[in-house]
Amino acid sequence: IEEREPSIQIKPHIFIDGGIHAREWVSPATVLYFVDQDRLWRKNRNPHQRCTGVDLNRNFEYQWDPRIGGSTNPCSDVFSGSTFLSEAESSSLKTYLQGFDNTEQSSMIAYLTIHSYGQMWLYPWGYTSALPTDWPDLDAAAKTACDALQSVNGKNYVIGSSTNVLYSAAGGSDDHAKGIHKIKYSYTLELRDTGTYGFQLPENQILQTAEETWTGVQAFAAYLANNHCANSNNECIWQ
Ligand code: 0X9
Ligand code: ZN
Repeated sequence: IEEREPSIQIKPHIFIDGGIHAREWVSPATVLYFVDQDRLWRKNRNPHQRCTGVDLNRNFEYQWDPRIGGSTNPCSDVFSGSTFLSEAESSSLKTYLQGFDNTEQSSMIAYLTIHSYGQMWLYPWGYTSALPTDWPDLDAAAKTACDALQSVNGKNYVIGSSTNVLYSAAGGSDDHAKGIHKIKYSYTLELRDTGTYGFQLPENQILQTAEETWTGVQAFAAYLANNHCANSNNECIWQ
């Protein structure tokens, strides 16, 4: 008689995606409604031992270290993963960014990862309090962006390195974009608010947040175009 694994161990899963077609906006909205059923979840949904989810913003390769603002405990909200890029989401983002890799500097000039909350425009590093050598360039670009953002609804944003303004946390996508792929202008945006509602920002603030951030991002792009991409032949000079 053959011993068999109990079939109870095979757990069936359902995969749902939304937004494969960009103009079908009711699709991502509906999937977001599904996500709302577990409103304050942070991580992805990948099972690890007895718990669910890896904090994707602790799972990137550059200077990955669960001891710095992360965790080796799969039940923690900041579980860094079993190793860097253990997750499909982080590893495919790395593969995508790799396509822009070049000697010295990526042909991708900027990387913005949008989070909330805190009203901050943060640049690397998140794994150390030391600053990248070109931090004045990143600081100046962020200043232009935040001035434009503030002109829309008066919201003030704090600019600085993520370790110095917020806390240290290794394995973030911003550090990865700059450290591994040499994307010069890499930022984490922490949108509204400053803590009154936190993650549960009222719906009536969402549109204003998007509008002011869009204005900030446009000013940021224009700044880069003027300061880092123009020579007499209208070609980019990478600095
Ligand atoms: O902790 C995070 O991942 C980010 N804050 S949040 O409240 N949205 O979770 C900040 C990440 C800043 N960047 C790095 N630490 N690399
Ligand atoms: Zn976040």
